[in-house]
Amino acid sequence: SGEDFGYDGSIGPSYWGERYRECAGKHQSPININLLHVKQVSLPEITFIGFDDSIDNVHVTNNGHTVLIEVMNEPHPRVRGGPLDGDYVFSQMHFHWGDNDTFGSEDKINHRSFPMELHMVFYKEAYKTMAEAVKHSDGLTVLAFFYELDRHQHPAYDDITIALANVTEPHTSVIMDHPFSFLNILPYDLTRYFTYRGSLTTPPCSEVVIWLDFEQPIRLTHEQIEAFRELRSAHGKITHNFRPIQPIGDRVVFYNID
Ligand code: SG7
Ligand code: ZN
Repeated sequence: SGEDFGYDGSIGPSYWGERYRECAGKHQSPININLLHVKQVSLPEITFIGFDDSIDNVHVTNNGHTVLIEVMNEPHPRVRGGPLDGDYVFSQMHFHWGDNDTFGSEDKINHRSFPMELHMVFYKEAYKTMAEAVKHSDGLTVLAFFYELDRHQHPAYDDITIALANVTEPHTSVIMDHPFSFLNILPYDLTRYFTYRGSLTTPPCSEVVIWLDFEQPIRLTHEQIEAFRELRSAHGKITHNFRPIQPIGDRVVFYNID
């Protein structure tokens, strides 16, 4: 079908540029972050608004490429500060993973892959809507978090695991049966991160994203990550849904530490 893309064969990442011109651009994501080349900075503090709220009516959707977590009630959580100019409003979060625990993240650090990556997508409030924001080079910010393996279960992910089991079929959706808090699923240290200008990692690959990759990973068990690999697309199980790294070109990655 005309709008389709995937991660393998003739609809895989190396073909995206043929149908979606921006996917062949010069400021694409993901990238490898080379720690020898990052520029150390001390940016203003990031303010996370509504991240510790207990949120009801959270929807979990299998969109055929990943699982999306969306907030239906207003006001949505938001972020400001760091490299950002103005407020950015939460749109949705989703995950990228691999066939096994040795890879699956999109960005890499010193060519190290992580088994999974969380993307929290926000649009710039000044642009009012997601549709308008994706037309501007500073339209979106994505807060990215890496996962690593732990022998102990992360209890805040139990509700996500339950929801996953109920959206294994593509284009299905459930409402979480317990309130959800952003802070509970994130790592402890939100002060150390990498930031660079890049793109959406799926078609149309728009170069509109201010990426913030937090240094401290979130720790889950193998079984907790395995639950994501049970999701299905129109073509079978979503065993992997990460785009390969793209050339960094003339870009600089900033490393924020206090
Ligand atoms: C996933 O990644 C979805 C997309 C998302 C895309 O396929 O989460 O979002 C929806 C609503 O389906 O696209 C515009 C957008 O957020 C790319 O997002 S990403 O660059 O953060 N990976
Ligand atoms: Zn993503």
